[in-house]
Amino acid sequence: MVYSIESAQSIFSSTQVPSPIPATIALFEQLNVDDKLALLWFAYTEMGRSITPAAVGAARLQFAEGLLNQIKQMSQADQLQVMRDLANRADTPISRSYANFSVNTKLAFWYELGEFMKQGIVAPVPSGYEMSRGVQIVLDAIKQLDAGQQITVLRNTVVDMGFGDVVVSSSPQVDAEPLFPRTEPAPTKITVKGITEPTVLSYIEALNKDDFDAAIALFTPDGALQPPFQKPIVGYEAIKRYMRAEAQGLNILPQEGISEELQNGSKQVKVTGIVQTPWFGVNVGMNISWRFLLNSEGKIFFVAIDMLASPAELLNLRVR
Ligand code: 45D
Repeated sequence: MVYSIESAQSIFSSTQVPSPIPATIALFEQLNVDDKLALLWFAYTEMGRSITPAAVGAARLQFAEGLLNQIKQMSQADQLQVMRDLANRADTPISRSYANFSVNTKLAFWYELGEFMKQGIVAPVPSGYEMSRGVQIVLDAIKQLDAGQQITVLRNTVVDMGFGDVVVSSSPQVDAEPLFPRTEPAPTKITVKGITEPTVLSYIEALNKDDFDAAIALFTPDGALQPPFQKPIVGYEAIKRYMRAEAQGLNILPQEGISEELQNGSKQVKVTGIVQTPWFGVNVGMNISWRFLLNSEGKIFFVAIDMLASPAELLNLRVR
């Protein structure tokens, strides 16, 4: 194949509009640690209401339980220190264990801490806490985002906490984790306006069934998947592990697409649509695009998944 992953990254490059998500995260990163924790708490008390309880099934916590029990026994001052250490990415045993959790275990761990804070078992944000100017600015920036972008910001901050340069999707825990419950039965037949490529339709059907073997079979052996705000993940094993860790239970509702024949028999295909995560189910939809580069045999050499900057981008299918 004449394409490189690097050249594939720039197909449909008009999708790469500046996203408010990294901009908001950059603002957040400038806060001091207590302001970070307070901001996240305020943001979470709003967004957390939409979390579906089924997603936090007890089984998810099997790897976090030890840490949570340890934290429960601590004094409030020590509990606060643990949270500061996590947010500061300090080198402590707890921060190291946390970094090894899968994404979903990290989210479930904080969900549980949040419940403990509500129950008074873990130190809450001090009642006299006065929001600093910086916290107010970041909170205002978050309010400008749509719900799908807000939960993405929250998730990124949770993923980035802890100490260690761990590639979470290769966490050994991922294989041992129970499957994520689906909030909706997977749609049975996928149709996408403007798209007839069986590979693309099969990709979406496979993900909607959590059938990751079927999904990776659609790629070339050197094929790559580039998740939002991440580098490409290359090869069957790596893509499958990643999907097992992060694509379980997704509801993918594609809307429309465009397909362009390229000179050597390959094709570039762009699809836009909505993705729901099992954490929020139908309560929150994320506006997404997929940019596929298919080889002449219709195999996926590259697919990039992007969070759209605005719902208007759902209709922005022109090739530039
Ligand atoms: O006290 O085609 C804080 C791929 C601190 C695969 C907290 C995909 C303070 C291929 C942390 C705030 C996966 C790439 C407490 C498609 C504090 C593919 C608690 C896309 C208590 C389509 C915070 C998938 C908590 C996508 C509990 C785009 C926060 C998936 C919880 C996106 C936050 C999924 C949660 C997203 C956020 C899920 C549960 C954005 C979940 C977000």
